This record gives sequence, C-alpha cells and structure tokens, in this order.
Amino acid sequence: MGKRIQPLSCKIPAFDTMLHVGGPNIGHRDRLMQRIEGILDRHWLTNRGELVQEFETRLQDYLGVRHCISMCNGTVALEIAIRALGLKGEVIVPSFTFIATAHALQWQEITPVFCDIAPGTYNIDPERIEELITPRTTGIIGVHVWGKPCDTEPLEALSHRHGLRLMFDGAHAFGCSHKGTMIANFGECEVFSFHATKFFNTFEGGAVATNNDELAEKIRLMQNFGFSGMDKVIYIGTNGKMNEVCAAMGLTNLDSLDEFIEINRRNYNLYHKRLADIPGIELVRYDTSEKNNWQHVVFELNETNYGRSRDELMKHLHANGVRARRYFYPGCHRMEPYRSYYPHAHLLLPETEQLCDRVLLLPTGTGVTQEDIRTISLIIEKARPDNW
Ligand code: T4K
Repeated sequence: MGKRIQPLSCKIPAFDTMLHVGGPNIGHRDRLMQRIEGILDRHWLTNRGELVQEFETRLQDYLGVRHCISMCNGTVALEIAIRALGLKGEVIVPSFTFIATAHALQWQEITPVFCDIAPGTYNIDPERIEELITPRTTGIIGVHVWGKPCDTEPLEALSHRHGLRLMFDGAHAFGCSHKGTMIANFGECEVFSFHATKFFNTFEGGAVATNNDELAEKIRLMQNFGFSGMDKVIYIGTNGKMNEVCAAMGLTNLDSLDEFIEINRRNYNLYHKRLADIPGIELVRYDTSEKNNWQHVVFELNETNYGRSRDELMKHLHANGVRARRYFYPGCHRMEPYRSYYPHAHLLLPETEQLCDRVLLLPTGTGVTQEDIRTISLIIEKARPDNW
C-alpha cells in the first residue's frame, strides 16, 4: 500500500496514503465487467432483472433462508421491513448502533426507545427491555453489532410474552452464524447492508431475509411502490429496488466471498497477536465455533492502563495515515433529534455511554497487508507515553 514516510510524532514507519476502516473488498474485475456488458446487451437495467434474480437465489442458498429480497441500501431495507411488520408507536432499539437503525423508525414517526447493552456483549440487553415496554410499544429491533449475534432466545421469549414483533438489523453480520444457523433466520426478518464499506458489498445495497412467505410477499410489493400487478397498487410502497449493476457486483463478490473471509481472518489473527501484549488494549473476540466474517477489528481502550485516551490515540493514528473509526460514537441518543427529544436518555444507558468512549476500529479487508498490520500495531504500541 503506498510508500513509507517518517511519521509526524514518533520514529517508526507510517503511511502516506490513508488506510481506511471500510475500504471495500472487490472481487474479480473481469467477471464484473463481463456481467456489466451482459446488462448493456440485454437492455434491462433494473426492476427485477436477470442478475437481481440470480443474486437473490444465491443469497438464499448461502444463508439457508426461504426469502432474501435485495434492496437499494440497508436503510431503505430497514424502513420497508419496519413498515411491513406494522410497527408503530414505540420500538425498542439499542442506542449503540449506526444512526440508520434509529432513523429508519423516526423517519416513519415511530419513536425509537433506546435500550442499554448487556455488559461484555455489545448488544441489546434482554434484561433491560421489560422496563421500557409501554402500551405504545409494538416491537424490538436487535442489532448484531460488529457481526456478534444478539442473544436471540431471550429476545424471542420476551417478544412472544408481550405480543411484540421482533426483527434484527444484521447490517454487520452477513456471513456470520449463531448456534450453527446463519444470521438471516432469526426473528421475523433480518436486514443486511451491502454498502461499499461492508465486508460484502454491492456498491450500495441491502436485503431483507425472512422465512415467512406472507411477509416476504408484502416486502416485495412495498419495495416496488406497492404494485401487485400491472396498474394495480395494494399498499403504500416505495422504491427500494436493487439495480442490475449492483447485482453484478454482488454476484462477483459472492464468487470471492471465501477469499474475503480468509483474508479478514488472517488479518484479525495478526492484529490479535501484535496487540495482545499492549497494556490497556483489549481486542474484541469472536466465537470461533461459529461462522464469522472477521470484518470488525475493534478494541476497547483502558485509558489508565494504556496511558492515553482513545481519542488521543485515534488522532495519532490519523496523523500517521491510519483512518481508525469510533463506531458508534457518540451513540444515537447523543445525536439529533434524539438528543433534544430525550435529554436524559443517558441516565438509562450507562454501559452504552462507557463503551462509546472506549472503542476504536482498525482497517482490515483485502486492501490491508500483513505488513500494514505490523506497522499499525507498532504505531499503537509506540504511542504509549512510556515509549515516547
Ligand atoms: N445498520 C447498521 C448497524 C449499519 O452499520 C448501517 C450502515 C446501516 C444500518 C445502514 O446501511 P446502509 O443504508 O448504509 O446500507 C459508513 C457507511 O456509509 C454505512 O453504510 C455503515 N453502516 C457505517 C457503519 O459506516 P460513514 O458515514 O462512517 O461513512 P464514511 O463515508 O465516513 O466511510 C467510512 C470509511 O470507509 C471511510 O474511512 C472511507 C472508507 N470508504 C468509504 C467508501 C464509501 C472507502 O474506502 N471506500 C468507499 O467507497 O458510514
């Protein structure tokens, strides 16, 4: 990746071209170009074209799910799934997620009620949900943060007990499994993002996966303005369709999926080895008995032990060409409009508040070499006050 230059503030190599969290994985160019040529030859660019249909079939096979409906992006996929499930009033979600999870509700004038995360899991705490249920509550949205699956069983039990709908935002969890079953099969439906920054991308894109035939049919119609046939509309719908070029990218990247996972796994293992002995740096671990996409190399920083704050380290990494990110800082409840609507939300979110100030994500993916990881790890090690 780029030639090495002297760093700004310590005597180790750094990067002159930025290494990004979210740098895209791109499969075989020739295959992509061939598929795009085919689209142009066929004169069929969108609206459930040949490649979109092939893409959905391959997704269903890979995920072991009855329906996987491709979408133009993950946010619209969330909005459509929320609407198709008939959510209204209040819906319980974690605040520790990307803002799209909360906005997909608020966009439809549904109130996101922020729930704290369970210590050590990074995911919504099933034990804190009951206290948030009111007569207006209609559902729960769990988020599989960084591809780590939610504790689905208690969430399912809770939703049955209280007559609530349950769905998951699996934007980070494509290619991950929980108790041997692929993410796609939990709750009433699960939503993926195939944005450029995700482990598996279609430029922009997303999908809703479900095993419920009726729900799938409704989602399909809502995705296409509510049309049930020519000149016949039976729901309020929108335009959530994936186009053929995005499906071409999806099919091409599916061809290389195993390779992407292998590179990510190798990258993760090297980070793990290199960061293990640095005081105050704790890499987030994954269950190796499950399938993982290894896309999220995240650590928690303990300021006392490391000697510098997370934000000091982040600025230092940025200055040295490593675009580390604080997903999800500062938490949805501290962003507008939620911050103004619920100024006291933080009182119920102590774990979220703490975690938002401690985590940092590091670059991985096919654009990151083993040497890059050694250098990044060295920058982190040398940034400790003892080493300056
Ligand atoms: N739910 C969850 C839990 C999510 O994380 C997301 C999206 C969604 C729902 C919604 O799905 P989509 O509607 O997006 O399909 C980025 C992504 O835009 C967003 O998709 C993602 N989550 C979120 C976690 O990250 P930003 O605002 O941080 O993006 P940005 O432009 O700062 O890019 C991130 C990094 O990626 C940069 O350092 C540069 C690098 N990058 C980006 C692009 C677009 C590249 O190297 N190449 C690229 O093409 O939100």
